Amino acid sequence: MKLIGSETSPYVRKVRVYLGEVGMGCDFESVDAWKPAASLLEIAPIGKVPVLVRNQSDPLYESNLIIEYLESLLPVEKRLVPASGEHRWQVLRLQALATGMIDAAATRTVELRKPPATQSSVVLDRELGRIERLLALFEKSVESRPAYLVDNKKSTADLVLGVALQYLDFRHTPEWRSSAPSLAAWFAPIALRPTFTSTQPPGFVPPSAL
Ligand SMILES: N[C@@H](CCC(=O)N[C@@H](CS)C(=O)NCC(=O)O)C(=O)O
Repeated sequence: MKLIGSETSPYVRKVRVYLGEVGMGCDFESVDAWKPAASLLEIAPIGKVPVLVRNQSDPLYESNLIIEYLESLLPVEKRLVPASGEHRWQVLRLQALATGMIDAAATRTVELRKPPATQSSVVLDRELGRIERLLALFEKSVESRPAYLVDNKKSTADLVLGVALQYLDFRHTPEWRSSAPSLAAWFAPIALRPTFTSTQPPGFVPPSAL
C-alpha cells in the first residue's frame, strides 16, 4: 500500500496521523498537489491528494473514505470508529465538522494566494464565519475537559480535530486560542503526540515552541 500526498496537506495529514495511531505501515510518496504529474492524474483523475494506492485493487481518494477503508483492515478492537450505536454517529459527526473546518481554512488559504485585487471578501468572510462557528461548537464540547471527544475514548474525531486546529496554526492564525481556551487546553497534549510531531508540515513551528 502506498499513500500519495503532500506534506503540507491537512487531508493527507489526517491519513498519516491515523496510520501512526493504529500502527499500520504504509509507504509514503510526496508530491506537489498543485502540479500533479500526468502519471498521478492517470490513477487519480480527481486531481487531489491524498490518494491511497492499494496492492490488488483500485486506488482510493478522499481522506475520510481512505480512513474508512483502513479501518476495515483492522480487527474490531483496534478500530478508532465505534462499530455501531450512537457513539459511532457522534464520532462521524465530529469528524465531518472538523473536516469542515479544514475545508474552510483551506478555501481561505487558496483565496488569500490570489492577487489582493481579485480576492473575494465574500468568500473570506463566509469561510471565517464557518471557522468561528465550528470553534465555538468544539469549545463547548470540551468544556468539561475530557481527554477525548466521544465517550472519552480516542477516535478519529480527536485526530481530525487535532489536524484541523494545527492547520489553523499553520495557515490561518494561532489566535483561535483566545476565543476557545478549553479547546486550546484539550489540544495541547494532542499536539505533542508522536503522530502529530512527526507529521508537521515542513518549516512549521508550533506556537507553543515559539
Ligand atoms: N475532500 C478531499 C480534499 C482533498 C484536497 O483538496 N487536497 C488538496 C491538497 S490540500 C489538493 O490536492 N488540491 C489540489 C487541487 O485542488 O488541484 C479530501 O478529503 O481528501
